[in-house]
Amino acid sequence: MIKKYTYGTPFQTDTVTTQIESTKETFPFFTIKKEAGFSFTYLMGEDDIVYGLGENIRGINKRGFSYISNCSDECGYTEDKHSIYAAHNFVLVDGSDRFGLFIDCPEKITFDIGWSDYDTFVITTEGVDMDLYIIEEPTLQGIVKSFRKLIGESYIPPKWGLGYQQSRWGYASEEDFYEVAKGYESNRIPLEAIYMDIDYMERFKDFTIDREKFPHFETLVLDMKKKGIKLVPIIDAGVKIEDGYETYEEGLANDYFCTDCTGKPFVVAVWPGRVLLPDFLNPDARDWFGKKYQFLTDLGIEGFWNDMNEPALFYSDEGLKETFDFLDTLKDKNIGIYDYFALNDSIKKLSNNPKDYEKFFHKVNGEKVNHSKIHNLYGYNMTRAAAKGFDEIDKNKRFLLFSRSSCIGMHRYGGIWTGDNCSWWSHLLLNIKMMPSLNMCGFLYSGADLGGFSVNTSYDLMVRWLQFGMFTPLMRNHSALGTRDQELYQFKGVSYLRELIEFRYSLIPYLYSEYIKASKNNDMLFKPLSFVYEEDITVRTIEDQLILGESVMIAPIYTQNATGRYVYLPEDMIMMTIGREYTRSFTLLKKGHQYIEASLYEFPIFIRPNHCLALCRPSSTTESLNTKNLELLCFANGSKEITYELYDDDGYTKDIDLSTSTFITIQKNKDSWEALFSNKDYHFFDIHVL
Ligand code: MIG
Repeated sequence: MIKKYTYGTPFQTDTVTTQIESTKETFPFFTIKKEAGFSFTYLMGEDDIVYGLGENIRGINKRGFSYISNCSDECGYTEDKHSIYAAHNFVLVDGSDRFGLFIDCPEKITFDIGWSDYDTFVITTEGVDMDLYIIEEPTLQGIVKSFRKLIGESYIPPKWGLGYQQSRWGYASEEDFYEVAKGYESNRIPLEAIYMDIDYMERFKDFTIDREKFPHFETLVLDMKKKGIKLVPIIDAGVKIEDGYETYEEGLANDYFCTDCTGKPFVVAVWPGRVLLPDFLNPDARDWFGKKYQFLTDLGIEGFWNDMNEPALFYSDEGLKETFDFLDTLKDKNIGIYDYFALNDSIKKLSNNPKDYEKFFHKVNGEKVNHSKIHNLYGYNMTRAAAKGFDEIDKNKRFLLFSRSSCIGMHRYGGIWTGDNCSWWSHLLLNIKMMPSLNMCGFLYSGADLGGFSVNTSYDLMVRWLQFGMFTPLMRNHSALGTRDQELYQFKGVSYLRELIEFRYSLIPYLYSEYIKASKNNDMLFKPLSFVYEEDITVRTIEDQLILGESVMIAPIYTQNATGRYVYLPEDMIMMTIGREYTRSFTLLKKGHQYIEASLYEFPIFIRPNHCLALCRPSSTTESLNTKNLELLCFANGSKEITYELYDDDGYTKDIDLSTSTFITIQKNKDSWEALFSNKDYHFFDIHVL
């Protein structure tokens, strides 16, 4: 049951797709105070858990900290940060009360979940115009499903988006791309895509190609395609100010850029130096920007990543002037402690300065709207613009698309990567914890920069991260300029890394099937154990094990030099330990706490009772995978029949219909097991039932 409570005149965010009438009833659970904005206060019981908030730092249970929805470029985010790239205003309270709350409001909102006072959950809004939705269902999963139904189906990538992808900030010439492709090819590591970071552009201008470094761009795209590799270019939010540059001139001529208070285009700086910000809140500007992607799709590009769309700002002209003026005052001074701090700060606060976000305006339905009123919708609408552009290029084709900044609603148009993490073990754990929270908010196509973006990675971190990353829909190795080489073939222990990638490809039938089902059924791909085993109080505090799809539990190893870990089994399961050279051992593990061994070259997958995990043979690309010939791994647990719904298709077109799923029935016939497929095109090459 969903109820909507409206305050003031909410901004049309287009986040919710199912319109419902607002109720006049008093807002439940919270006491409300109105000051400059609202504050909503809820008293939490000692054991109450608060889930949600999507892309964020800290745990699955968000209690004990304060989170601010205010999309922020936060490179190398640490656990003291209150905001990172996204604003996902959905929480789920589980205690003596059980409800979901979604706040549809693009302004800054603070969720103080027991930070100021451990027992109190206080939500403070800056604005007074918003829709709040309270969702009540008997189960946690039920709440998420109702919420997801409200906000519409999640984006579905082309199947190749589930392949392994390589990225790095610093690939700057055609040779670089050939070299990466060769590195993978000669080491026989499957590779689906190579990412083009900002260096492919001419002077960091969107929808241009640096023809000096990429004179044969078209040939490069084709050559890569022949190898089964797609190139995925980055698009940045800011448009360079440069006479003669088409995107700039068109945008200017049509008033498609954000303006200052006098109505002149508002100038900020990012990569190319001074830029203008497309007004993604203006539908005409959106249409225009979306069509621009065609410049690259015409050259054979089928996927993009949208970056810097919080929007990230290096500086504004005003801010820069203030800084220089301030520096002048220090010039001939004997700089002591406080001046020194002020000097340092004056540079630091140049970028992403809150004051700058208040200085520009959007045009919405002919009216001027201050950016701070809609800040959290910016990245969402950039990605929506791209998705709409793709629709016009080919209505029935799935393009790969994901964004750095996001807000709920954007989940219908693209995925997200979790921004600039670091090559830290703590960020591997954070990646594990973030996935279910993202899924609650509708973001299914997501993943972290595997191996870590900032700072130098290590071989063992890469190994452990891939052992988890092989389960995330977006499986992309990405790293920052100047960091240690991180392509898998750069490591001495490359042969084991190849095995991990190959295993990922074996998992694709299952991952793809579970992904599509999750999207179509408004379900989560990654669930906390507490969403599946609600009766079991032990699982309420477990945050480093997840249920992935319907059949398996995962318990990644995320500490350096660990050779095993403790795992809690909420029911009996079969543990499959995958070792070097694809050795596999199967162990029946009983419900309860267990210690499991897992050397660096081993990782476990747990199969749930009465469930089936379908694998295929690996291949060098998703396209060459034979997903019709499967190995079936099942845990029968005494029963004589197990069924699995397998969804599969060509992976490119948008007409996805779950009624075309293949049902696999695994049956015991005397002493042997056999499998029946509802679709004759599918069969098995091996079957293991325990
Ligand atoms: O702040 O384009 O998150 O993935 O490599 C740096 C360069 C700008 C930030 C993205 C990162 C990308 C980088 N960009």
